[in-house]
Amino acid sequence: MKKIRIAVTGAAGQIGYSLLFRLVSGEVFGKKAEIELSLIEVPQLLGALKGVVMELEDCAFSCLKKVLVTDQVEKGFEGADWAVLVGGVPRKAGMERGELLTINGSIFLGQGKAIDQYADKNCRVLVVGNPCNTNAYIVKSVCRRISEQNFFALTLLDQNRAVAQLAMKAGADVKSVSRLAVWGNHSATQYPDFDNALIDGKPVSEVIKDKQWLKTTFIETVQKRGAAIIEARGKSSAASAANAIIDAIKKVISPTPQGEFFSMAVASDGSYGIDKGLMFSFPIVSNGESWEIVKDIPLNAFSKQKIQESLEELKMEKMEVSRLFV
Ligand code: NAX
Repeated sequence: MKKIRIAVTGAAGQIGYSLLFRLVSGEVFGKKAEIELSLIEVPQLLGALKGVVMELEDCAFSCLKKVLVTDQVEKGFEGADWAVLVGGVPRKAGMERGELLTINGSIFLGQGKAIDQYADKNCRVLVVGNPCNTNAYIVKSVCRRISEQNFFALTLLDQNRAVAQLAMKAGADVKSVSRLAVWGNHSATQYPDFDNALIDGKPVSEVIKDKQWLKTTFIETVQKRGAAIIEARGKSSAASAANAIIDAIKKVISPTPQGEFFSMAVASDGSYGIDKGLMFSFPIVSNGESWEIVKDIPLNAFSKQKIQESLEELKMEKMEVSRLFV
């Protein structure tokens, strides 16, 4: 069996601690998989990361064959089949969004160049570190050797959040909620599309009669969930983010069940009027090898307007990072 080499940046961070153990447990790639982990961190945290490695050893996971710890991207991404880019600088008090974009943008630019040069040519890249859509756009733009199909930014956490909110409101099981797509940017402009979602096979608006709640409270709760968690917990979401990463990888490598789809920011092919190449969250389906955007989702005027707002934000972010490429 071919070894799977997974590189994870920001591995000593909060998400890393919830993610690494599940990545190598057999849950994602199967119990027979042979996994080599490559953990990339800033030099100051390599010591702490060694502690995480000791814990990984103490789990005696049969799938885990090797762990490399490094602060060198060249070594870290060498031969990677998956690059999960979690690391980045968090937004600090008083920091403008543009400043955050530039600081993290240059980190992702460097990582993208290293992935292009050292990773396997079929490497799949999942960007989690924020602003994840634009960071993924940067990485994709500098990776000339790797197909555009192989780049993703995580919006499945947003989908999971939206599904849970609808289920709670309807008093239904989360399993009964289907076809919930999150469109756009992983930010407060994202649009969780309740209009095309189903609860027990029925349109959401037939089950949840409170249209005003759907159009306002529901959307805002999903859009601002990250901030609400920071306020309550004093730290940003980590376990739920790691869970969504696990879900996302599984969904990419498995055929999507008939009639279902999932949300992921991928390179737009121009569908729904979204600028080609922009990393935009769409409903997608996978056949286990490649994916495509679901093309026939009817969008009403309300949905179109919400999607447009998120598109405008992403275009602005793209413009702000364009100076990194010169
Ligand atoms: P932490 O601050 O706990 O961890 C980030 C880690 O990245 C730190 O250990 C830091 O040393 C490391 N790092 C910084 N620069 C690096 C570099 N150049 N190379 C390698 N490692 C580097 O943050 P955590 O809570 O783990 O969140 C990580 C990122 O995920 C943040 O950008 C956060 O905003 C983003 N999120 C994205 C989500 C999504 O759905 N897309 C949801 C959760 C989360 O907010």
